Amino acid sequence: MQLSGAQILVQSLKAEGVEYVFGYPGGAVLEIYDALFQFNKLKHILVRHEQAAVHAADAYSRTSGKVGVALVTSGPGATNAVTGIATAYSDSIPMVIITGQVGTPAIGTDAFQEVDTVGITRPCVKHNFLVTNVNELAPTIKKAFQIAASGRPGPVVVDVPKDVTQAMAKFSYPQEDIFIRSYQPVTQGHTGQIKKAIQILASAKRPLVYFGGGVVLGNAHQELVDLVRLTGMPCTGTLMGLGAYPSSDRQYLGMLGMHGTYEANLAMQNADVVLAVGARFDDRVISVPSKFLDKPKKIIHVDVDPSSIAKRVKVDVPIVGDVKKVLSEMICLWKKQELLLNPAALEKWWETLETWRGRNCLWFECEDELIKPQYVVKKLAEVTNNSAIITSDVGQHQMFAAQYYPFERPRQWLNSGGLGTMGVGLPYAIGAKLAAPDQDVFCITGEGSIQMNIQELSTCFQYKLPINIVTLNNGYLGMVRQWQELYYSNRESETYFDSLPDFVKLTEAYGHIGIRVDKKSDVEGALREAVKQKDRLVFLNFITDKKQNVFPMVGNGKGLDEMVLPPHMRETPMDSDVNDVKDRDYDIRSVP
Ligand SMILES: Cc1cc2nc3c(=O)[nH]c(=O)nc-3n(C[C@H](O)[C@H](O)[C@H](O)COP(=O)(O)OP(=O)(O)OC[C@H]3O[C@@H](n4cnc5c(N)ncnc54)[C@H](O)[C@@H]3O)c2cc1C
Ligand SMILES: Cc1ncc(C[n+]2csc(CCOP(=O)(O)OP(=O)(O)O)c2C)c(N)n1
Ligand SMILES: [Mg+2]
Repeated sequence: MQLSGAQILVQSLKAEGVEYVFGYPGGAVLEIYDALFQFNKLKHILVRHEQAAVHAADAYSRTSGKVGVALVTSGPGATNAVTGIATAYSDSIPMVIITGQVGTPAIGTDAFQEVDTVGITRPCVKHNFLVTNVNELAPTIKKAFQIAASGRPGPVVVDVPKDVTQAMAKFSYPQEDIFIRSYQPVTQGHTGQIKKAIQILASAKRPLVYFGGGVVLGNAHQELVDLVRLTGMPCTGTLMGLGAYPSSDRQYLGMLGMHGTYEANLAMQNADVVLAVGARFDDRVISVPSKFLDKPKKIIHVDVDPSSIAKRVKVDVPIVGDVKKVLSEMICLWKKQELLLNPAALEKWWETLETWRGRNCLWFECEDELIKPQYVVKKLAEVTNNSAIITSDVGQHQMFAAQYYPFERPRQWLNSGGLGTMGVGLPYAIGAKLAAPDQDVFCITGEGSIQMNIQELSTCFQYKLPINIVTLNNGYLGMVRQWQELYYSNRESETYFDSLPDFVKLTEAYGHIGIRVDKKSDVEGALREAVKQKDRLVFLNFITDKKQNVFPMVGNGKGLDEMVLPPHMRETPMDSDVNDVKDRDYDIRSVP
């Protein structure tokens, strides 16, 4: 049967099992929207800005594990989508973004709404395609999904000229994966390397598992938990790994990095063997590589993307492979060889870690009625039994959410880690709620960030999405103000908002419930009210301490053991001494 390119596109998405398309129409995609209208089997979410379409599709993917799909028109539609695409690229999120393009004869003629989408997006996509022949459309969509979801995931752009959507062709969708000669991601780790890795691990005095977003993306949380429990090792995770290991577990030391816990950062600095799984030694995590390597350590690095390995630090045992497969093999070999960490060494290591943990670095002063942002997040965790899906924007509120909400499962925490894109919070909540309609979804945001995509309150009303927005309103671009306070002699250059909207009225104008909270004693009641409203969106505007800072903090150029500590820890000096066993009296078996 002959179909138009637009119909082929829509049928191809259906064949890929796509449930939602997040998008915004325009001239170049009129045919596609017409095909969507006539076919009527794909659910389309009409956002209010293309950036939000891509963020919402990205969040749908982060929540469901499936490929997120966005559809935008040519020119400004495509350029508006770029921030969303770059955001997904930075965090390795599998997505397919379909962009309309002017007709092929008009390409390169400065046609109306023409931009070089392939050129503009090249540095921020895993791959992109310009489809110039209708017969190539279905196989290209197949390849786009394949590339987006395999290996190190990422966004793929498919640019479709208008005449291609109008041309007719026979439709058949490839059943099997298409062989792509230049793209063959390795997923099976090298067994020799894995054997070497567990031997080094078993000989450690101060081992540490450092996990990241790759464990979430690779659905390897169970394997991670199994390995950590089997060995008795401590573990720490990145901002992107939160939830991959249950936060309430004793073996978890909390997040590490710029705003990581005291115990996690000192553990990372002092470990003698670090097993990195699905984490990329980001500058916000280890800061300066030379300082991180000040204390000698052996590094085992498991990553599906070979270019991630040894990018920032020299690695002793590189293992290219899918984290789920590699961890399974490690567990199997560890058991088979009946390996054991030196109990005396492990006990000493844990003693040290507990001393560090005992300093309670996340304690905060909260005596009077002034609302501390940390208090709101802690109460939210209590009210939602640590089980809500939390999306956040970018800033201090993001760090407070990461530090004070104990994430217990993967895909419970959605934020922009790599690009740090303000404005993701609300569209992320939209995508998350559509992917997981039975779960409570809270967006923790700042009064700065929420205004970057606040128009999406209208989308929430149209689709009756009862998400909850927790605005930690400090009146400042707080994270920038914090840096100005600490490193620019407190010169508050353009970080104070002299004018802010009345968020309650604004929310009401969009058809939702708005509540302003000024006193600590009203925080819990307001949060409970939000949870109770199962059918309405509730926007909570918490007026918080204006000048609360996020601590601990590893400043630019500093090592993980040079944290700026929170005020209550400043009287006692940093205690990074490690109480170690002196000699190893335990021989590990030699690995065949
Ligand atoms: C204001 C702000 C403050 C921040 N502060 C901190 C902080 O204090 N601490 C912190 O940790 N981060 C912080 N970040 C986030 C930071 O910028 C990085 O985004 C984050 O640290 C990267 O996390 P990751 O190393 O887990 O890598 P990700 O970006 O999640 O990358 C995942 C890695 O896993 C690999 N991978 C993917 N799938 C698989 C698979 N199936 N198998 C094997 N490997 C796979 C990928 O190739 C990649 O190397 C902050 C961000 C902002 C905006
Ligand atoms: C799109 C974008 N512009 C600028 C920044 C730089 N930036 C990082 S955090 C921040 C302040 C965020 O303010 P707010 O949303 O009020 O959160 P707070 O830090 O006060 O909690 C800014 C401007 C950014 N991350 N993203
Ligand atoms: Mg603010």
